[in-house]
Amino acid sequence: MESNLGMKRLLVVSNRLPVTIDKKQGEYIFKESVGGLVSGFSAYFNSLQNTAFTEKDSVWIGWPGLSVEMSDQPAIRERLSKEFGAFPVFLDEATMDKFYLGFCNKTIWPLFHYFFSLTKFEDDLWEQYVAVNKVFCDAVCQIARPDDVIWIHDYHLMLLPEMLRQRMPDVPIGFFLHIPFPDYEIFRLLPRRWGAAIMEGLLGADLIGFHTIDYTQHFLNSVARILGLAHALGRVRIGERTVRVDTFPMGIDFAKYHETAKQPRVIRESERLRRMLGDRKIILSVDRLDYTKGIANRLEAFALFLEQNPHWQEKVTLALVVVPSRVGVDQYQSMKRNIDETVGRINGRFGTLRWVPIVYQYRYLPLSPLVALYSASDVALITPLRDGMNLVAKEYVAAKADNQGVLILSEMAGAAKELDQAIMVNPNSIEEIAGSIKEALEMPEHEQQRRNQGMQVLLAKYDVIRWADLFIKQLLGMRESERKAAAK
Ligand code: GDG
Repeated sequence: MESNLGMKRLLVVSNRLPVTIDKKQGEYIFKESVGGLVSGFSAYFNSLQNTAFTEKDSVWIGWPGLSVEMSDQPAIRERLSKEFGAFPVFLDEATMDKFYLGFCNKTIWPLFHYFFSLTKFEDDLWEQYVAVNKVFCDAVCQIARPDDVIWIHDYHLMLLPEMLRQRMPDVPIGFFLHIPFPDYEIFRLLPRRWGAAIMEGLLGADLIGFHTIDYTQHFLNSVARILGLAHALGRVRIGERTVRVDTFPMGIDFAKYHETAKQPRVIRESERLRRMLGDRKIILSVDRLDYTKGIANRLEAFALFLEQNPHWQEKVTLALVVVPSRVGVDQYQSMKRNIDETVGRINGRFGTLRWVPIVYQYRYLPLSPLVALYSASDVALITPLRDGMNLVAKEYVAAKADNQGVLILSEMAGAAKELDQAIMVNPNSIEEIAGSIKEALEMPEHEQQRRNQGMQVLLAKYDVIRWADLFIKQLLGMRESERKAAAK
């Protein structure tokens, strides 16, 4: 198989590598990283490793998750390169804490998800953001060659495209943002010099991609308002260069979820789960622990549903999976306590000797149990307050091998633009979510099948490989038309 890269090598750059290193009793342990970028993009990256072309030498560059002592670095570097096609950016944990738990997750993450009251505006966090982007720039330059293609991912590295452009003017550089790009009225809450630096940083790329048309428009609008640069048909002229800005809704590894759901051991696990939960209807909720995911409203809505529909009591269980995330940020710790208390309160209020209304797990599940849970669940309740895309919604639909099951989806998730057969809800309205739970549980089977079939066709066609191929094709196409225009 050959991808759109032709004979070129792809350098993927993201804050975290797809593999995280941990140290236990003096031994380094390698495990899969958590999160949408890694779980989605790994399928594409791994497909490159299986080609017969230069692209199989593609490299993923990022932080491996902990400080590695100087003396251990060569061995770790070699193992990451050989086993994972990865190149580590070594940074100590104190620096990463200020960067990742600082500007990334106390400034950009809340602001870009419209939580401006949680946003910190502190100069030293900004300076650390600039400094770490420079470290990434040095790391990329250590291994980049002039004929490589560079694809940078996400909000941690928005200054990197321009930094690399200065050092490698002719290398094709793409950037993709996995979270929403907010409206100009929100973006301009950042001090102007930070906002302008972020815009200029991103415009160092040849192609900038977003999940939805709205995010693309918001970005172009901010470029015009903050930098005074005009745009036409998604093209921005900056100096001698043209930058293309476009929409690429990210897909999932459809075959992985669809086929895993059909494996006999996953079917057995799914049947076991149903029996364990007393053959009741199962509503599923899976997210990283994050205030953007709307977990608190979802729990209140489930309680309201039980109160309004007493005949459903003892007949339905909410399977709540919360995956630990950003453990060092204060809001995340208080949110965890809040969820623990709310689950206890609802179980105490409605539970009986025979029935626990909410079965709660605070942990990361391996793939098979996760797919078994997708497959066993009658309803997926996915109600983020804001979400760039939301891959869990897509994975749930993909795992429905028999096409049974109902997706309830927040209209604030990027995925709502594509999964239009879901029951759409406003995640701020507890009444609306409660009503949607009733509608989902009572939806006739043929209606469930009709809706899932439609969505599965779309998910199978626009999977993550297609998504990445379209992005790379456009990135290389941009460079080609620029080259031709310059030659005229
Ligand atoms: C960001 C954006 C955007 C979760 N728990 C387990 C587990 N996961 C996997 C899911 C899914 C991924 O993590 C989560 O992806 P999401 O898209 O839902 O959310 P974020 O992590 O916030 O991702 C988001 C995404 O980037 C991609 O652009 O969609 O909007 O915020 O793949 O399956 N996987 C396993 N066990 C778990 O317990 N195995």
